[in-house]
Amino acid sequence: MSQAKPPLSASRRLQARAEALLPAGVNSPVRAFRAVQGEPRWIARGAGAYLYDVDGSRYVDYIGSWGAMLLGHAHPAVTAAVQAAAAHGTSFGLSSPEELALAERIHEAYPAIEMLRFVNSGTEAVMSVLRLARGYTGRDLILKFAGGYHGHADALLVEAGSGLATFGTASSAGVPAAAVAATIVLPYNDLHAAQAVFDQEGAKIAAVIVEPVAGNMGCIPPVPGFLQGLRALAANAGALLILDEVMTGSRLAYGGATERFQLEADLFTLGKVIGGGLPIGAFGGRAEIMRHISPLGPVYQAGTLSGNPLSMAAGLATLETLRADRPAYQRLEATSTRLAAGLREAARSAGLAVQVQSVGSMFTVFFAEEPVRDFTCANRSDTRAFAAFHRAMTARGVLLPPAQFEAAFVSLAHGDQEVDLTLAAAAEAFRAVGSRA
Ligand code: KE4
Repeated sequence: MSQAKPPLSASRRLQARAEALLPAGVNSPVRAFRAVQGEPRWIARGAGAYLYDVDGSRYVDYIGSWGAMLLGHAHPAVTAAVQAAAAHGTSFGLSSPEELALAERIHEAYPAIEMLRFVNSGTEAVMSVLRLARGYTGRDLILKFAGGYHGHADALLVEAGSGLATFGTASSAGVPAAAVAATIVLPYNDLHAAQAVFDQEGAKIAAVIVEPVAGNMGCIPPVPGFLQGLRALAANAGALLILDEVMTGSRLAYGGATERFQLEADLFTLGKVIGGGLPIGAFGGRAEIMRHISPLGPVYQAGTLSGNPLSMAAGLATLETLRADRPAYQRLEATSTRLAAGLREAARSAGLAVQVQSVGSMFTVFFAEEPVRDFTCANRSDTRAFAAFHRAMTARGVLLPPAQFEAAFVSLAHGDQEVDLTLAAAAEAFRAVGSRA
């Protein structure tokens, strides 16, 4: 008598059906768990620091909707705000007071953002800000950094990090050569390389766009002076510095990396946290530049659901909660520091060469002998070991982002219990990785 096969899990059944209708069964590539050769989990609900999959399994969640869920899942203030807003209608197509209220909160958190516009994703924010930079300067060249991911606008799908890097694809199919001909890609943390390009091409450079802390090749901090050096190079050349704070904004501090590192820049992009988990993006900066945006100026930009009432309500509830509880960032820092230190100790005890790289509540586990300082180093890390570690952690109820070239995120809902659960799982998972054939 053959052994009865165990019933397919609900996740696996949903995944199988979805693959007939959605590419790889997902609406964003990384969710397919292919980079870690894992089983995609389908989620029924989130609560605080936890996700619950459709089979009822609970996970300590470090994906956090890719950084958006700084308060944790289903925060009461956010849920109530969205429910109340929805009862008044979901979209008007004309301006509503909450758009102004959220814009005022963002200006207060980022004084250098003198004027801004809301959009519906980080990609849209970056696409719009690059068009603005080119329209304002009358120049074409854009500088980005290898492993930096700024969404999937054509001009930036060149050695992008995040999904593309995970799939080992230097640039996407379907992107015409002309679309990337004006995009220069440099090594992150390499100010000399940036200097050389500015020396040669400075007069043609519209802008340099950078993640102030790289999160899309794994978490890679800027080396001291790197960001300040870019600021000086851009200013000297009459180019614009764009800080892409879609991931770091209001996470690394209430005013993002800009506040944490006391940075100056001409333009900024935001997303994720400022929308509390609803679709959002924003771009903004010096008013003199922003006044070039339609209908004031010649740079066209538009969006049906930009500033929609539900995203505004979720974003406002999130920022108001953070604004009223500034010590929350100290708590977040303490939790994240304890977690990173515990992971380092667990890896050391298992005899593994691991770099746990963290800035504030963003972190990444790299299986590497040396610190990872750019995309080349990240690619040299042992991604197969990371995949094994990811699978072992998932099996023990801890969900890390299902790809090496991603950052993991601690939320304000993570506390001692969640850190203890995570470190206990990591001790076993590192041992399992270490004992692989
Ligand atoms: P979205 O278009 O995905 O909302 O934002 C694009 C974007 C722009 N800039 C930065 C710094 C970003 O990190 C992102 C998006 N982050 C990824 C996480 N690595 C989104 C996750 C996904 O693609 O599914």
